[in-house]
Amino acid sequence: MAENRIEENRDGTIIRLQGGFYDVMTTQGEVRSRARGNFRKRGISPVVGDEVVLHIESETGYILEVKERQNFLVRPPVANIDQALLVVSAAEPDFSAHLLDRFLVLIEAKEIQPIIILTKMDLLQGTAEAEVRTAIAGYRQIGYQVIETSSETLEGVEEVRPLLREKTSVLAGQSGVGKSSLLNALDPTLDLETSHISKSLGRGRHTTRHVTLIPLADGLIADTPGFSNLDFPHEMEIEELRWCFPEFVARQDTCKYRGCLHLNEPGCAVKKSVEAEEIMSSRYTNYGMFVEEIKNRARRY
Ligand SMILES: Nc1nc2c(ncn2[C@@H]2O[C@H](COP(=O)(O)OP(=O)(O)OP(=O)(O)O)[C@@H](O)[C@H]2O)c(=O)[nH]1
Ligand SMILES: [Mg+2]
Ligand SMILES: [Zn+2]
Repeated sequence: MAENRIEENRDGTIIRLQGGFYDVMTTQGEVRSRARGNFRKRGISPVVGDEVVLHIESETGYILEVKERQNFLVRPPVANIDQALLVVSAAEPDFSAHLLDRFLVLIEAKEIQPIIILTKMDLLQGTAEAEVRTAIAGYRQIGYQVIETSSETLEGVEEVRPLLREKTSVLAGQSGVGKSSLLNALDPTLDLETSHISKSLGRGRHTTRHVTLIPLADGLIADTPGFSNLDFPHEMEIEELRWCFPEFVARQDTCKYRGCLHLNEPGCAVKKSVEAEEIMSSRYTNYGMFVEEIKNRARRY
């Protein structure tokens, strides 16, 4: 009887979006699916990581329902994430504390656990080396986990593996920093496409084109296309920003004013800590720049 059954409903997880199809992983394998019903009209657009209910009819799936999301990121578009691996390269492209802080804010705002992955440690040399090493120590001091890796020498790669166990992770980072290379280093059979960066531009070429959820090290990890810039979402308010800097949060109770934005208020404990070099000055500078950016954006709308 079971042999003849061609229609059934099954739960699954969207692992890929491609050419108008959703590839859904179920306990009985992958099913190429379409969205059924009026998802668009209802303002639902399924993304990778979504838990869905499929109706399966002769090997084609139809997504009947998208289950409620635990969380989701707009960029990269992934739902139900336990942690974000923020990938920044030590070189090629140059290490950017500004980009890393931008990233951290976006992830902190969603209350998703960030882990910082430094890639291309084998390329670190010259004057950049001291700067990057100081930054790494600084982020660790804040309490962030920072893993130093190289897909070339395989340094640190094995430290990533245990973090993936039983979690859904997302890799996020600029194009060309080595996200796909890191996954290949963890599992060469993945054979993900990677590219050569253009040295003159220091930019990658967006080799990974689609978000894909990949089973790896007893977990799921989303490889994503890199981005070239990252804007703050419209709903982000200035007041929210200071909550996205854990080392500011740790000190804000000693600011003279409640609700201190740590800008020009007198008796600001955060500013004092920056002066005492207990808070990285780059973090404080970036915070100020983000505040300005959101202010200016607010003026435009
Ligand atoms: N020397 C060195 N090169 C690396 C390392 N990791 C990656 N690369 C090189 O950097 C280039 C870009 O790597 P990718 O893995 O394609 O980067 P990506 O982050 O996946 O880029 P997108 O898919 O465009 O977002 C490739 O030429 C890699 O060989 C590393 O640890 N050391
Ligand atoms: Mg890639
Ligand atoms: Zn303050």
